[in-house]
Amino acid sequence: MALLSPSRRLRRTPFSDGVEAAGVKAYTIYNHMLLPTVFRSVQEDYHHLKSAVQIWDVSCERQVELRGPDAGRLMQMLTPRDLRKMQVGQCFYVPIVDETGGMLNDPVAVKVTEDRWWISIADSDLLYWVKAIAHGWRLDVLVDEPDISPLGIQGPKAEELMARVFGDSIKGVGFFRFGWFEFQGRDLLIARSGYSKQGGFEIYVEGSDIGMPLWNALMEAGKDLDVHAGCPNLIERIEGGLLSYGNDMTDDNTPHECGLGRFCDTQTAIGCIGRDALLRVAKEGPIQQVRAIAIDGDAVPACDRWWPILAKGKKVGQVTSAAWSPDFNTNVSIGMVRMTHWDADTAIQVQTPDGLRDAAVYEKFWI
Ligand code: THG
Repeated sequence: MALLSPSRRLRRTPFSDGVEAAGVKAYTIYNHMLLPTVFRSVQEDYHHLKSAVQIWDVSCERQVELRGPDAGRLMQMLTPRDLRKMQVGQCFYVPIVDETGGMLNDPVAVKVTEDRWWISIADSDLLYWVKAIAHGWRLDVLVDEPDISPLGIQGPKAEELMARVFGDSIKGVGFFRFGWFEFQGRDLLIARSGYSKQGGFEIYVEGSDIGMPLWNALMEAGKDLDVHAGCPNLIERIEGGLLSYGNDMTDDNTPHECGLGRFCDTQTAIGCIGRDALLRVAKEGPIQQVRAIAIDGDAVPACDRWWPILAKGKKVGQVTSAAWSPDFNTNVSIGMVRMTHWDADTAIQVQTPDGLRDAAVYEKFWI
């Protein structure tokens, strides 16, 4: 593919100078913002992520901020996950659905205070949907995109690096919980979360001006830990079954089709806009669902369109993400598979750009 032309619509981030100095080799665009995809190579980045610690510029995980007395009510209108027991200090992975039960986004919701929430969004313009609901229902809440840029610290040595910069108390932060930690006189919200299965943290960097000082401090403190700039890794996230909105699901899919039924409490999520539609589909059950699929043969090419899944020549689904996995010595992939073929060990075929491949549905993801 040819190069992307830089322009102000393709927003830079507070860490872009550091990303460039670290030798970024490729970007994608996510929420109209630069998101690095390769530093050394996807495979080298993968091995390093699993053995050391990486600093990820995930500024593109923009925040939709809800502020005001109706913030909690508005948040519950957006998702079928029951938020009544959610405490300040917690993060929840929440499907966001429209009035038909279709997925609009799959963000992390952060309950900052009782009347202040951050919705850390995947790649869709959720801000407009949220603003329209707040306005249409005359809710007492402000909705906007603040100057907050998440920085991911991911990998087995992430905790050691974070303790060096923020102190040992960072070790007390539980999974999908957050605390406040000081850096250069500013309080930063830091959660134990992130888009990998290797463990780590996300620093919600408020104020672009401290972006590079923080980036540099982490790089300096982690020299002997082999710290390196990194980014969400295609191979590792498929092994881990982490879904990518726009790739693995769209607004044509319900959360149940996406395998996100465990994050839905549709019966008790009173106020959720898609609730009636989801109660209907949940009763019937989905007729297609996300699955882990292993594709035989050599490394597959980049998956930049859906690849048909065939059984006896008939289409029974599509592969939505795929990559060669060095650790599992097979092509790992994510696909949407019809009910008739979604059981573990079902033999299927995948129409890849370089030919038909044998493949098999797996019982679960690899990591
Ligand atoms: N972190 C933050 N914002 C984000 C992402 C993130 N916004 C965009 C994108 N990633 C949203 N999508 C996801 C997908 C998966 C997870 C988080 C965000 C995730 N899932 C875990 C899992 O499925 O194993 C844990 C879910 C849970 O147990 O609650 O972490 O990464 N800030």
